[in-house]
Amino acid sequence: MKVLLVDPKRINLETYLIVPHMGLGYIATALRADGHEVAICNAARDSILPDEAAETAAAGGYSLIGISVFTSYLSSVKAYASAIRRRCPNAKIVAGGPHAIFEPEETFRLAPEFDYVVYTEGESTATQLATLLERNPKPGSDELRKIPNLVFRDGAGFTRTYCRITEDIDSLGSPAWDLLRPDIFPLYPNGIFTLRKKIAPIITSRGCPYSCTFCGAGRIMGHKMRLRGPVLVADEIELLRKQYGIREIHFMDDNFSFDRNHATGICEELIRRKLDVVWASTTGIRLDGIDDDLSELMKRSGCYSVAVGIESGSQRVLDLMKKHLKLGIVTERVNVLRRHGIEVTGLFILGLPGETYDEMLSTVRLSLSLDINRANFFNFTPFPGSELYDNLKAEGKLKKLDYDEMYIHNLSYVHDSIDPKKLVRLIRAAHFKFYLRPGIALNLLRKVHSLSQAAIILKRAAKIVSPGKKKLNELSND
Ligand code: B12
Ligand code: SF4
Repeated sequence: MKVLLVDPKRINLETYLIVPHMGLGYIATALRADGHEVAICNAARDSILPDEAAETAAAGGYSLIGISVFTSYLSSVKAYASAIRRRCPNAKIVAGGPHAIFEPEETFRLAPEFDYVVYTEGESTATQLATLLERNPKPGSDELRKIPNLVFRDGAGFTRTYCRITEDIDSLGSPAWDLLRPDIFPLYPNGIFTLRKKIAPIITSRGCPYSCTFCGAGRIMGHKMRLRGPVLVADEIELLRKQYGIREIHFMDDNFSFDRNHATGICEELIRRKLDVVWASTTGIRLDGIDDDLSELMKRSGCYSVAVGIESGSQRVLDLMKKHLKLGIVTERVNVLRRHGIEVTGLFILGLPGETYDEMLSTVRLSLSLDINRANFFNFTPFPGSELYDNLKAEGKLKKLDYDEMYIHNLSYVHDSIDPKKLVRLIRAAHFKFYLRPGIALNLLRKVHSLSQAAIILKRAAKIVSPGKKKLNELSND
């Protein structure tokens, strides 16, 4: 069967976060292994709008079209699904990715063009679905129920099939890099300060055992850690280096340092191979997994930068968000990383439900006291998939939530105990106070390589200090 996988462009909001979609890459690998013909429409990267994507689908005669759905892309996704439905009335359209996983029925409701939704990882589901659809099964066929991880319309309701995830993730291979082509992605994808040109993301594990209340990661890939072997990870990096000229790798695991043997195994394999590749961990690692030996090994294997989830300067708030992190270790662990010459970006959240203004101030004070190179102060955003989203929704507090506005530097939600204007002023002041210190500012200026990079930095900074299109007085979420 001919399958087209679409990584949609976010058409409602300008975004700089354009990274090869590894999830679609993995699905492509699985489909090909089963003999299907696959193409990826990198619409986010190539600015391909819905009508053009639909034209590609029709001209190529694709019978199964998969679209990835992030919450904040939902209205864009709908535009792609509608355009494809119009041009390819007989094709089947399947949704996957975070929002489809967290809210499958809502995905059908908001985008009725979808025939199927995949509610967790998608490799085996996509292959079994493509194979079954080749045989033109009758609607509601029993065979559909035998496919794992699937939701489909069934009479007046929906059927959700059984869940099955792949235990041995090495068996999934690598994303189909020849279809993603990481070498032609924007130069400053995830984070604007990078060390080298040509960057690719990589995933070395799936799952996260924690359940922080603001995060939905564990509901996508499960709470059990599944690990890739260091040799296969290094093979993938070597392929990226040799075939696509990639010289910087971004590890995007949920919890890269959780299993010490895993992290050290990968570092040792990279050191042994001398690949001339540097790496950063951009999605946030936990400080409790960091010590001298691991930091030394990380540095020797090419690590130059890590983002660490510190979240709050108040132990009460850390406990409230179920972070399972002791504030007492933060300074010491940051210093360990810095002693080994690794740059640190602190990730902080302001405005968590139940957090007081004084506790937010403690977070800003903590950030200023730490030897970190960069700090991101995100206003709390209740993304579907998180415990806090479920709680706030059940309390009827998300009636005004607009998915299109959901972006961590946007103000899409403010808890009713916080004055939105005060929160905006605090986020602005935190960034100014942090970045306008001479040591920090000069260090960052030294990292600007080009005018285009400077332009991106200025645009992003402007967005951070004046977040949100919405008028602030619209933002009381009572
Ligand atoms: C890497 C990453 C990114 C990358 C790349 C995203 C991408 N295009 O893939 C970048 C940095 C760009 C990114 C950005 C954002 N991200 Co992000 N990101 C992640 C992270 C850490 C890993 C994703 C990943 O690559 N996993 C590995 C691959 C193999 O898995 P996968 O992509 O999920 O794909 C599998 C399944 O989902 C499914 N699948 C996925 N798509 C499809 C499509 C079809 C057709 C099918 C059948 C199956 C399918 O099958 C795949 C293979 O098994 C996740 C956390 C997580 N654990 O998921 C957060 C996560 C997905 N991100 C999240 C968020 C909030 C964001 C941002 C909105 C943050 C922001 N800045 O405001 C932005 C949105 C993007 C934007 N441009 O505005 C949330 C999603 C919440 C939500 N409800 O949408 C997550 C879950 C993190 C969290 N803490 O809650 N992100
Ligand atoms: S914030 Fe990090 S540690 Fe917490 S659940 Fe999400 S991925 Fe896991």
